[in-house]
Amino acid sequence: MAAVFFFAAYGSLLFEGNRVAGNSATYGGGIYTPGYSNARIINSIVTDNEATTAGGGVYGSSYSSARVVNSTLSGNASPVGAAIGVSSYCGVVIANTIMWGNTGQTINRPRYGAASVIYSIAQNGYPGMGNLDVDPDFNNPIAGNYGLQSGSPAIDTGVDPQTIVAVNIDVVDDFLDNMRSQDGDGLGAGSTGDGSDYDIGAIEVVAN
Ligand SMILES: [Ca+2]
Ligand SMILES: [Ca+2]
Repeated sequence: MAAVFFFAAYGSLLFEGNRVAGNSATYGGGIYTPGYSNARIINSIVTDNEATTAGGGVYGSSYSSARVVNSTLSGNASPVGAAIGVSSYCGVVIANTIMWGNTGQTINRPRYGAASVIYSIAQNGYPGMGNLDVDPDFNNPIAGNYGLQSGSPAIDTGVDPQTIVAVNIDVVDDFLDNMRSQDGDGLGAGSTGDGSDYDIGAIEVVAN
């Protein structure tokens, strides 16, 4: 059984500012979204979960929709979708999210339906505006610290999620309740990402 499993088909889940770690299941080691449900996963850290069939961190069932925004998925494992497993006819929109250091294909590509990924770090790459395939330079993931080192490529390279129609979520703070966005690279807004100074991942680097 996944750590977070809400039974209600046609139900709605808001999972915000939480950590889910070290769980296992057949589908959705960390979070499982059932059919016809609507999930929002925001400012959350999903690590070290395992799914034996699909969706190591998160699994989206057929006819469910999920938005994963400003979250960090690392250390998860599954043969299909190590970070995020997508069933056919599932709609997943991923923005400002780090998917790094998972074991297996980062996101699977189902025959029908697909994930839409923007302004995210996806290991081994994923098509979409603003996506990167670079080490996010976590502070100390072994100790569970998924903050970003100075100079991390995730700093100020995200998007203001409220400006994306398919996301439409106003993210005003981070996993640690620090304000978003902040000028973490000290270069002002506008030069990277969509110019909004939003970081990618669950933890925003605080401006000096
Ligand atoms: Ca920033
Ligand atoms: Ca900046």
